[in-house]
Amino acid sequence: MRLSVTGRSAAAAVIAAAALLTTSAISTAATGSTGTSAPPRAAAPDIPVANVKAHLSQFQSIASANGGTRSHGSAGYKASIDYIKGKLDAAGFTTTVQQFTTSGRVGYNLIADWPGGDANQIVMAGSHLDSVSRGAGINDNASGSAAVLETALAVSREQYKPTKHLRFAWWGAEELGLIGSSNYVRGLPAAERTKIKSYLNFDMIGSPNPGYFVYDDDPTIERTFKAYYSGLNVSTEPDREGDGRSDHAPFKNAGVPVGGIFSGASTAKSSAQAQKWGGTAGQAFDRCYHASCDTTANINNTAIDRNSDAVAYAVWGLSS
Ligand code: DTR
Ligand code: CA
Ligand code: ZN
Ligand code: ZN
Repeated sequence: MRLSVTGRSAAAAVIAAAALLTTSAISTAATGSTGTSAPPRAAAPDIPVANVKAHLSQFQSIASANGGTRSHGSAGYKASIDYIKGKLDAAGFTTTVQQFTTSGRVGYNLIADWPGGDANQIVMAGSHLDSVSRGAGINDNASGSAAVLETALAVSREQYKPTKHLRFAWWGAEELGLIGSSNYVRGLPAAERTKIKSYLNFDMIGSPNPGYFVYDDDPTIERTFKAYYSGLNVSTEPDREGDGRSDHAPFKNAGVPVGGIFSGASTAKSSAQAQKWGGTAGQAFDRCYHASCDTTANINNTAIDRNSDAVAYAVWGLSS
């Protein structure tokens, strides 16, 4: 979102106030008290959309240098993992690369822990990093991966010290059937699984003809995202189309509270949706879904900006 400095500071004050209201609601929910004793909660920083778009350009370059794809088992996928790992190692994260084999090819998950916070209360944010074989996968799903990466880098820049422990993840082989995230959840001992208090999923968040959909799985997480968008005066709809179709599903099936946001895929935007969100009615939210035209040209700037800030808002709001 493009704001003048004045506008931005006013908006930041509104968002910060909304964050305080929201998180006090969360603390009330959590403690059952009026929340008046809750410590002041840190407000999320603005995520620079230029930084997110620079990551998208890197992922595009990686695909272009590797046969036009970042799909499971390709050199482009491994180069995508290495790009993110390098940034996070330099930013002070503890990173782990998990290896797995599916469809006869080696895949990788990248897990990044921010040191500190209560190890028994983990807030996790993730996105799948693989594309389909026929394209670069910039909206699906470099958009989610870049937003999660830049939010993690903002945690480091701010030297954020949340109450809960923060963990970030980039999943492999989602396009083959949620393979990487399923491997991760299956490999977690039950005692480790119960420590994950929220899993936030970000899969397609920069669609060129965007909608603003919020997962309606866990109510607290849903409320957090809805508070953010109402702070922008952007209306949202529940995401029903994505149920079970992305990496939040293995977590939900294991009893972990999940949530996330989505800007739309191949379904056509209705006239009513175009009325409230702009864009083109009768056209797909993302007409390049799973196509070779899913490049950096297939991203809506306002959507990726708003939604990257939504990632940070939820990570700060649910962990502080
Ligand atoms: N991004 C899609 C999975 C997905 C998530 N939400 C929806 C809604 C409608 C169709 C697909 C999806 C993928 O990785 O293929
Ligand atoms: Ca921003
Ligand atoms: Zn896909
Ligand atoms: Zn996807």
